[in-house]
Amino acid sequence: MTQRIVLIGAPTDIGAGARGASMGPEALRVADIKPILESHGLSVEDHGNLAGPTNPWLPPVAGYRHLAEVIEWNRAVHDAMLAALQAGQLPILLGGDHSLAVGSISAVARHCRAVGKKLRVLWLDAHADFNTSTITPSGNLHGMPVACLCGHGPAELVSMSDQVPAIEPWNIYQIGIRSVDQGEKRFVHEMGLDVFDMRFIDENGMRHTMEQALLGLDDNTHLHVSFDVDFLDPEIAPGVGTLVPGGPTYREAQLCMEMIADTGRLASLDVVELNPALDVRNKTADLAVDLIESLFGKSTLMRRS
Ligand code: 4U7
Ligand code: MN
Ligand code: MN
Ligand code: MN
Repeated sequence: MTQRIVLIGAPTDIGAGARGASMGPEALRVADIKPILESHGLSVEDHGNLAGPTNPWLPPVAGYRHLAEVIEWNRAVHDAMLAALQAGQLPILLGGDHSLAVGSISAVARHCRAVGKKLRVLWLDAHADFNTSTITPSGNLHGMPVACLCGHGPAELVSMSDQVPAIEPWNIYQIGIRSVDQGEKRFVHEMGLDVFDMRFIDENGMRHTMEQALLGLDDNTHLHVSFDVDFLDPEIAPGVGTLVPGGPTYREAQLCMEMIADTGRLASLDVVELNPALDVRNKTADLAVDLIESLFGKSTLMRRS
């Protein structure tokens, strides 16, 4: 069965600490995401961009910046992702900042429960995104989506799926983590999140890391990848708002994507936090598309199984 991919743009930086991720969807299109995926025999439909409130660029209120606008964008993302999943399509969310993963993964979790599938989320990121209003150093909601999905956050975001919490901590595996705030660290530990941080990857290699993260997938598992572009080392991916040194190299990132592709279970994807205003001749967008190609099965040679 050929996968029918749909591209859903969410041009906003409403949850971020820097302006510019709102241009992410267009930069990915300019990097030829659609024709490149089609060149691998995939069917790709571009559904264009969702609409939502503009960024008022105001300070946080009670620990949240732009909460009302973040909720509105996430509702739009949730509904679009759910519609695609219900139509049997494979949605790719083109962000936008990472706060949008609340809407996206709430829809994925809702769909999985409706069709009786298990859910596994791979969170590729430099950050754990597990802050709450009381521990956040910034008030930026792109630092809080995982906590919201696990039931900790503002009511409207926490209850976006059919059930609270939308996902359980054991549904999510974080990979590439290397920047976690003080209070966030304690909370990640308390909630028992599975984190393959950069130290783990250094010591065990990307191959062993991915073997662990992909362990136990079966043909009844829906695999969702939430790809924050700041997962990648800033040397190869400068076009993001929050650069953290010491991320995966080009080959480590490729291997990560290739091993996900090999499972054949990828069923939905977020590509977020790409910031064209900070990029150099669209190179981070080109790299993101190159990695997405690998995620959908491009590899150098035919593999012997
Ligand atoms: B991203 C941060 F303080 N932790 O909460 C925060 F370091 O989606 C950064 O992973 C969050 O890019 C980064 O503001 C969110 C900060
Ligand atoms: Mn993130
Ligand atoms: Mn990040
Ligand atoms: Mn970021």
